[in-house]
Amino acid sequence: MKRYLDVSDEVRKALDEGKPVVALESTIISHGMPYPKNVETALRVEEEVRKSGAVPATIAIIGGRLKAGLTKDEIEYFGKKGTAITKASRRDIPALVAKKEDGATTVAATSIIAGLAGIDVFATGGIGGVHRGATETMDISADMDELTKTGVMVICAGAKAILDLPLTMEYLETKGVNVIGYQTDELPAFYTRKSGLNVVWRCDTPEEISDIWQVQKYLYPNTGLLVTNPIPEEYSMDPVYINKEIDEAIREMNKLGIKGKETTPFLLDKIQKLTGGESLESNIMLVLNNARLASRIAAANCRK
Ligand code: PSU
Ligand code: MN
Repeated sequence: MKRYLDVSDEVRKALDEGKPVVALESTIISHGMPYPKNVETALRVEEEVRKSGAVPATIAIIGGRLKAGLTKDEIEYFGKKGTAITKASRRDIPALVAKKEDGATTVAATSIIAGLAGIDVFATGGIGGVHRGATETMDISADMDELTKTGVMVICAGAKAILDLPLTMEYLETKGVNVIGYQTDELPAFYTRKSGLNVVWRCDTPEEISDIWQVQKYLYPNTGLLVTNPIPEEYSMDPVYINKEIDEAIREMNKLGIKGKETTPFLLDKIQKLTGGESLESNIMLVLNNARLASRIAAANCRK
């Protein structure tokens, strides 16, 4: 893999010594939050992983090199360039490598690179899913199918109501992907702790999640696992208010005719503006919360 992949010294050493490592994505930096909050958050999340006893490996593509573990300057570069950096999903990786370009990796692309580097725990905010209206548009995030191709577990706060959550759960069921609720029976909906939908399995400790993962890795080495971790109560938003703003953002998107890979970044930005930064604060807190849980699961994996 050396041909295309650079693993930072710190990450390499941790992996060699069997220490816990947590992968982090870069689309959330370049396309998910405004500058400079995006850089501040990315560095804070790395810090949170370290404080929780694991090594962070922020993942991106730089000048055609697949990177596991970024420097502060590289994170700053991704944050500052923002949407000028290509949003990279599975399909984009070979072209970006061949053309020696940069790419901000989505959940799908981050999982692929994490897997190549030998990292199997990945923390993010929200995952891409089945979009509302997908029965017509067929807009289903490549994040969904990646969970059937790559043996990496993704810790997220559920999915935003910009998606069709019941269809997202149906899709994952069809694809044979397990959705675990951490200390909850209900699928969390990103800004809020509840969605009205059930997760598949509930786990109350990182140890329990790690036990399932050991079996799964053995039986289905190329299948992922979705761990959903509700936003802490004190940072969760009023569901009526946030859903009203999400509906407004979707109306605006349809009016402007925004489609394809622009959809998710447009909605994230619009919602942040409509809520005057309140949703951004919640977003940051839930990512930190996921980074902590991911570190504890990675540590449990290392004990096995
Ligand atoms: N959902 C969020 N925040 C995000 C994303 C999704 O709540 O930052 C990003 C992730 O990088 C995810 C990507 O992998 O958007 C999904 O994009 P698409 O829907 O185009 O597959
Ligand atoms: Mn899409």
